Amino acid sequence: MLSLENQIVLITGASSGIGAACAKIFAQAGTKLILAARRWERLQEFAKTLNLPADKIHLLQLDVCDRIAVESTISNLPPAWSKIDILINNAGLSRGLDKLHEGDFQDWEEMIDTNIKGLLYLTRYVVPGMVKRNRGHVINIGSIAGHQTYPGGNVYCGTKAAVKAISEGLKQDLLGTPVRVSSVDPGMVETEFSEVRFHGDTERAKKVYEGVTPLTPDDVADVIFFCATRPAHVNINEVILMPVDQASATLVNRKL
Ligand code: NDP
Ligand code: 8X3
Repeated sequence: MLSLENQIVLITGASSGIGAACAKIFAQAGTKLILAARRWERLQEFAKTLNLPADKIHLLQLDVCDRIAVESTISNLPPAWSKIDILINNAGLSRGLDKLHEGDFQDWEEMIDTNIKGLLYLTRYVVPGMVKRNRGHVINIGSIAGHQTYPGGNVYCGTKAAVKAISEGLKQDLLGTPVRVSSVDPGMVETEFSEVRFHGDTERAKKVYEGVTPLTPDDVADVIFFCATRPAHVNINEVILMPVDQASATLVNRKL
């Protein structure tokens, strides 16, 4: 297993769910964490729970959709934090479950701007340094939704299909360098995801996981950590993981 001691890991969307679980597991491995999210207080509160010394954690209030902010944040990282070894492009969301022809434009913009453009901005500003330093790993969080489309999933599924294509494209473009590219694509994980999808309707969000044992954020973080700790010559290209209670994007075993 590759040691990650003192490697610098940038995790977007680290204020909750899968991103926060990644922060925990990578912290335990002795990495130096750069955690980014928009909700500043929430991120600070979470960071405190990690109990890390100041030289092991650096927080960024960052909206990945804001290209100028991403550029200036990455280019103004303090020298001790600028040589990012692992980029975990996790920030992402779904908005709504409307039929495409009845869809909400703002929901579409938000998903496309975050899941596709945000991921691209981070990648574009971080990867050149990895290539220059001859080391690095980009881990994108895709989804089963990038492999299978489900009713009402239309634009969200489109964004995750884009993540799949972008991960494959980046892998091809980095051929000849030691920089690795992985896509970790979960099925149903219980996080704030459904609450965000349904614009804060917690009752509707809870129903998504009713009668099912979903994946936990820690289950997904384990797989991400596995990808990161393979020997340097091994690249895990793509992993799909789902709960035992799920067989496809729509086929779920509910014990109600
Ligand atoms: P959560 O809603 O719990 O976490 C999403 C994280 O993304 C939050 O920390 C949020 O922080 C951050 N985020 C959202 N928009 C932005 C933005 N514009 N800039 C910076 N950070 C942002 O959901 P999950 O943990 O489930 O989601 C993480 C990833 O996993 C997403 O890409 C999602 O698509 C993917 N995924 C989730 C699955 C699930 O079933 N839960 C299954 C498959 C994939 P803040 O609001 O503070 O900015
Ligand atoms: C999140 C999982 O199936 O709700 O990407 O799209 S799903």
